[in-house]
Amino acid sequence: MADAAPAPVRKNQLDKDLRGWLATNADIVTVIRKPVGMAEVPALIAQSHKPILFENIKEYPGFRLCDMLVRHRWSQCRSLGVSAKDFLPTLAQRLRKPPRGLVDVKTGPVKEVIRTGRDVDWTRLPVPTHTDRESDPYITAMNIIRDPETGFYNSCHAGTTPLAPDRGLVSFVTSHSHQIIRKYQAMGKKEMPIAFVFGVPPAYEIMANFSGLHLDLWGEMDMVGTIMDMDVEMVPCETIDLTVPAHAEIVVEGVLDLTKLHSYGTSVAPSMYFMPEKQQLPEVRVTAITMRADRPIYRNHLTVPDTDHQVLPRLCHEAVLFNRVSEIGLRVHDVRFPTWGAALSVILQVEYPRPGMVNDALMTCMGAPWLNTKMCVAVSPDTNLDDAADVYHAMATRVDPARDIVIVPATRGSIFDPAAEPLEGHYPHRLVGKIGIDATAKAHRGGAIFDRAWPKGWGKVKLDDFLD
Ligand SMILES: [Mn+2]
Repeated sequence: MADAAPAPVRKNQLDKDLRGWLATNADIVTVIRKPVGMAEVPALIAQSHKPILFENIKEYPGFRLCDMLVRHRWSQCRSLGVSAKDFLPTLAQRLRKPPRGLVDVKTGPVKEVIRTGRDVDWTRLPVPTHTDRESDPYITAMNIIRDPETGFYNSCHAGTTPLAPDRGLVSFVTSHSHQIIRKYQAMGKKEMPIAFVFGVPPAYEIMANFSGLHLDLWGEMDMVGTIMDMDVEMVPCETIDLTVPAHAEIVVEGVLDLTKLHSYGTSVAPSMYFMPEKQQLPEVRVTAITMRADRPIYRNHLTVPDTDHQVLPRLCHEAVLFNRVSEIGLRVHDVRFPTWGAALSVILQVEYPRPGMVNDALMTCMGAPWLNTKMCVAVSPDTNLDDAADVYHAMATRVDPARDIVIVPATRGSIFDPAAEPLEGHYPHRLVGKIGIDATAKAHRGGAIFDRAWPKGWGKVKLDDFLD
């Protein structure tokens, strides 16, 4: 299904901005120079396995647009400058390091253009409408908010709908955003400063999507430099009391109205359905837009079908599970929330030392804090995680259903899982079971009998070499 994996670029020093990252990784970036209409952008992005950069969007001549920076391991690994094989162990280890913090600087490239007051109009940014069923454009950028008690910067990607030049609705789905909003409200504040950050190196966004116990010790932004092994420079905003990445492409500053919520319809869930069906959202008032002078790059995250929208929030989950399952004493080769698993399924690639350990590993994944591990599948190192058919073959041939499947009823369901039962009085929460499937090759049940059969010369003799 994926393009052939290109050889990794190895660099000690990562690029500090997105345009540098795109240049360094030009060998895996598809650049579209032909004129493209905004209505054509979503379907074009969705067909790309590689990072894709649009140079010529008809309606927005001053901007570029990019997407699909982290769809596959072979592109994800470029965010840390390591090989595909080293990506997850590297991220997992760096997440166990102390936060590096941020470096404050006076100014940076994101300040080359500053628009405030009547010049503010975020409807002039190249924001796509993602699906046929949605009537509004949808912003997917990373945002920064500050915990008013600790001062730590929490980050996530709250889907945001621009409804007017200086207004829009923000859909916060992460619990930390809600906790921080409640802190502002408890302090009697009517507004909360928020900054939307477009176009940063992909490691920023990987870290921004971290989910775990951290809010009392550090914010996601403090760890960006930790996972990139370099300093991260921040500049002060023009109109709000926040700092933002100095080397971003575009920053939108605003204040969130904490006094009321507005009814809004649905948008696209990572499960690739329109869920939840209805939303009550707070309004943001845009106070400034700052950006690069030379064709700033708008970062989009197309919501469907299998895109960065499914991958990005799961990469730190994979690293955390890598650490937790390693703690059991299992040799972990990889952990993957495959895009085709709709953010509800995880595959664990482990060695099989003895009976008992894989079930503990499956239970560790099933009991993860997040609601993305409804179906957990353990496979052996010879199963290709990039190939759904290979995983399916392992499930069909290496599983005795009576012995190798664990089912737990009535656990926390994802609000994005249509198979989960809505919990009366707790909208949008849902209840659902979990399943763990041990599809590893089990040495004690036959050893070499699990060795796959392949044609003579397989992997060495290539059809391409014999075509005219
Ligand atoms: Mn957080």
